[in-house]
Amino acid sequence: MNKRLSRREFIKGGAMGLLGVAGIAALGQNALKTGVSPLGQDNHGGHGGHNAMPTTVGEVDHQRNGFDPSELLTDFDYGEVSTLENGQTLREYRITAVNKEIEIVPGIKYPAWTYNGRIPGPTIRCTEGDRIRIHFANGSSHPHTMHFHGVHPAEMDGVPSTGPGVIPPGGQFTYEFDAEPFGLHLYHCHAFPLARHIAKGLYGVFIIDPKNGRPSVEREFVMVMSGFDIDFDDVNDFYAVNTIPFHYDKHPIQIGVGEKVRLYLVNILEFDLINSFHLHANFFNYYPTGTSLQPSEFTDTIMQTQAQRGILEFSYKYPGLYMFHAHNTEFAELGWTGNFEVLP
Ligand SMILES: [Cu+2]
Repeated sequence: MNKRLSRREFIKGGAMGLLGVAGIAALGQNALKTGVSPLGQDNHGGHGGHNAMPTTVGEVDHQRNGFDPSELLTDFDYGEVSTLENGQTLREYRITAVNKEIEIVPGIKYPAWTYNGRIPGPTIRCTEGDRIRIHFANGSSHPHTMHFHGVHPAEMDGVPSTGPGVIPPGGQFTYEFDAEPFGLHLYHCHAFPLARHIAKGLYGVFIIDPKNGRPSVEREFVMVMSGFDIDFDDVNDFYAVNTIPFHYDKHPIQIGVGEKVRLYLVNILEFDLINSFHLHANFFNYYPTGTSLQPSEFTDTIMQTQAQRGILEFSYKYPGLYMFHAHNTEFAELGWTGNFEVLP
């Protein structure tokens, strides 16, 4: 494999040879290419001309993947709920690490490591002060852990050096702690080499709602920004929110004019230092880490390094189709782009 081939050259023409080496399914006719607007409208300056937006042709098999990014947006997992003797709410989750082949773009399958067979893993949602009990099983062929961001005892930190350490294949462990502080957090595997364990897909969102909740909104969405290094040269070849490049470009997220939207945005991108989010024709209130009820900024673009996250709140004044994407434009052209379709 020619390690010096840049990812741009890879995308342009070198893909077939590299994919063979990487043991990934053949591209067929579905290579990344510049083509007709996925929306079937002539709104991007023509059909297939030099003004057309980059996209992929065709659709990944969401059913076989076991998740659909359109559904991931609102898939909040509140766990199995009961009450402890002291009156505290207990939320129990069962999470298994499994190896799984995920079709990232049409025709390209990636040998991922997943929590519960999906990327990102379940969006764990609870309220400040709840007791969280995670029954973790490792059904994968490599040792893994679950490392949660938040406040908890050392033995529940899910790192190799404390508590149970890494959980071997076939092993299990129950992580248990009180949910604090309220905010938008995440979890991920903390086995080494860390970059590989994260990049392979072992991450998910962890939302702790404030005791009295947040002001009510019409719509709440979760977006996880990540990338995929499909030829294992520690350089990302594709970027996306919620795993599948260009998904929300092809399947715009529908909202209504004036509807209040709350977006939980997490960056877990490996191999690149900075990721970003830009909303078109609008501004949003930004709550870094979601740990305050007061926004820190009113803007249209924010950036996040790995594990940074924040809550965005906005509504659209006019109907129409509006892009959102990484303002690292290279990431946008390699998949991290989408649309809100604002209905009258
Ligand atoms: Cu791992």
